[in-house]
Amino acid sequence: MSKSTDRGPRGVWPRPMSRRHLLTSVPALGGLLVTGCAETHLPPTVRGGLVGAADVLTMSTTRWLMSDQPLAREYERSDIAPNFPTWGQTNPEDEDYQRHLSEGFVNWRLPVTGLVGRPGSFSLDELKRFPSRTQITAHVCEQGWSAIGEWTGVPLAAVLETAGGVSPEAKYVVFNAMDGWYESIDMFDVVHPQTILAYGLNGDELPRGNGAPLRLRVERQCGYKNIKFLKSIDVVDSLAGVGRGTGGLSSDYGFHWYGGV
Ligand SMILES: Nc1nc2c(c(=O)[nH]1)N[C@H]1C(S)=C(S)[C@@H](COP(=O)(O)O)O[C@H]1N2
Ligand SMILES: [Mo]
Repeated sequence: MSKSTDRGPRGVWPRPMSRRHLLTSVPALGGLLVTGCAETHLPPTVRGGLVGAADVLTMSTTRWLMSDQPLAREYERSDIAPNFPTWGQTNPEDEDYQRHLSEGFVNWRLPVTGLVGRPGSFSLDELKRFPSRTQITAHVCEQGWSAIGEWTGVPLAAVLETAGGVSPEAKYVVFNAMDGWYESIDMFDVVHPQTILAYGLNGDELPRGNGAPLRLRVERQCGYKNIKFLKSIDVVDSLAGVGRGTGGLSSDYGFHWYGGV
């Protein structure tokens, strides 16, 4: 991703810089990392060594680059990949999942718990009755492939709003999947207009292999954060109690918690 020059980004970047400029802006960038970004633009756990430094740099730089470019790129219908791949889990063995699948998900519900005004749950039909958002975006898998697809779903922010809104101390939303996977995102991504709970792909129902009945689309992050087969969502102020404590299955196994693309 690069910042477009013609839109006149704030600050100096990416206008051609003299060496002097570069030298004077390095402390400024440092300041941005430790001050401006400290609250929302740092991963919840900062690991040691180079990996930790990379975590911090990726997240704070992507967020900073996004500051005048709020939406991930959206494509044309003609760009859509004819066969969107299925990857990772494509058919959870979980008994509940198999039952819901055979019933066409009519009895499936999404619990919304934790730091919300009115914890409760939503059926698939209820979620489909919200104003929807459709977006044609590039999915980028960390394992070396990408594909463009058209996703339709309900903005996560609208669901949380209907659940009574989030408490002031809320910091993350944790997603649990029916195959045991879990991931979390912070409020910056939670309220992002392209963060949707998707039930449609390329104008059809979301296929099983792509995460039926409902999956997360968080367009600024890699494939693995786009968790499929949603089971529940939980609003929390800390990730300490989630899995091994880093806030996601992927980060518990050493991937970046913030999987920026
Ligand atoms: N629950 C769950 N979510 C998941 C996965 C998974 O195995 N289980 N795989 C992840 C990875 S690595 C990628 S690239 C995408 C793949 O989405 P797709 O099957 O629609 O292509 O889903 C992500 N979400
Ligand atoms: Mo992936």
